[in-house]
Amino acid sequence: MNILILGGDGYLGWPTALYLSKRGHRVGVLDNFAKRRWEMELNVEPLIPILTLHDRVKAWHSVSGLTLELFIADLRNYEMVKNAVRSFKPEAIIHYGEQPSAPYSMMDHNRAVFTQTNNIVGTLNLLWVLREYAPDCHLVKLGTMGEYGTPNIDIEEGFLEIEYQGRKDILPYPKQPGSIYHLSKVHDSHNILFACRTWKLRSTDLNQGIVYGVETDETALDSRLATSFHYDAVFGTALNRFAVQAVAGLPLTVYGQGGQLRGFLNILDTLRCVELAILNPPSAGEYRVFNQFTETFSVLGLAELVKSQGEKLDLKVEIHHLENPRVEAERHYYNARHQKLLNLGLVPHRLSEVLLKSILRQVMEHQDRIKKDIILPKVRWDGSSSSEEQSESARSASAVVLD
Ligand code: USQ
Repeated sequence: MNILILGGDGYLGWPTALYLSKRGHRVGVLDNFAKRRWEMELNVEPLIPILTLHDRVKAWHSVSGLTLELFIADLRNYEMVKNAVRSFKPEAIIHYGEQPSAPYSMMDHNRAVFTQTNNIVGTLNLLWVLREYAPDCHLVKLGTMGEYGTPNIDIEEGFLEIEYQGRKDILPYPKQPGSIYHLSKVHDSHNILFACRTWKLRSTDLNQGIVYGVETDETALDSRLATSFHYDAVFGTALNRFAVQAVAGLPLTVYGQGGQLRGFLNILDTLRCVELAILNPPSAGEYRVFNQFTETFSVLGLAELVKSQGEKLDLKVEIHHLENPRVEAERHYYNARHQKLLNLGLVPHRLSEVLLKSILRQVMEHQDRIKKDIILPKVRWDGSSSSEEQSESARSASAVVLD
């Protein structure tokens, strides 16, 4: 199948490209290297050094003999998206090409507007290009479990059957996202649903939980194929950050009480889920939602798991409860369905002791690169921050204005 991966330079996009290329698909990777620019803005970098995308494509060819087609394009530029789709002729597009960080989107006005413009306009351009030039192409869009928020009822997979004043309907599940970034995904979902209903496009919205893991079977084949693993307070996510903190001898940063419950999945399962979605496409006009996670943990529960496994590797691990920089429920009901991918054949990699130890060991191999000063959170959801943080933020915000 011809598969175009948007955001092919990223943490998930790159391993997905290798995985699908190895399975015989013709794969294109498209990126505008925005993530590398945001890293420079904030002076953060991935744990493992990564080559340029051009060099990684060459390295993949030398390791596997397989070719990835490279497109440098910004999704906000309609002509660029159009040209990429018309020349590559994708049968499926996997869309990871968005600003993925909640803290980045909450940092200041510029980044809030940038996040929504970048994500929503990029996806809208893509939908329009599909409508004009590739209406049969299956759009596999990375959404997020965070679109739902933490309602006090069970979370369904995208839709909810409602009975109201004697009448029934199946309607999109209500959304109560917790950041400007998560909101951008909600807006995308609405646009995609509209495009499927009105233009008979076909799409799978993968409402993904928090991904963890350092490597995949393919990225582990050669150090030049590593993927970009973040642990800083803006781009790093909970478990990945805890693993790095444990290895660096820093206290694990649990925000608030740590009773926040979230769905998690291994990076290996992300690849399999995307593959399952592609191999089982929706029909024309169908918009479907899969909740893409395999296990639910509380943030504190995860920190305790990392502590106990870290201690088995002779690491000294402490857990600190930081004042929560976010506005979010710290104790709440959470029961989200995640059956549809299991029905298609997903066999989850659960967070076993063995798996957690291997993640810690992989981080240990690169521990000399850990920058300890990028770990503590500085972005607060309520807008309060020290004057030093504010001026630093204002300085770097100009990079976004000029973009
Ligand atoms: N948290 C801590 N300590 C930390 C980091 C996070 O306690 O050091 C807490 C947060 O307060 C939050 C939870 O852990 O309650 C998750 O935070 P996160 O930074 O791991 O993940 P989040 O901001 O929700 O976003 C990440 C990805 C995003 C994806 C989302 C899936 O960055 O792209 O959409 O996970 S989900 O969370 O299911 O919406």
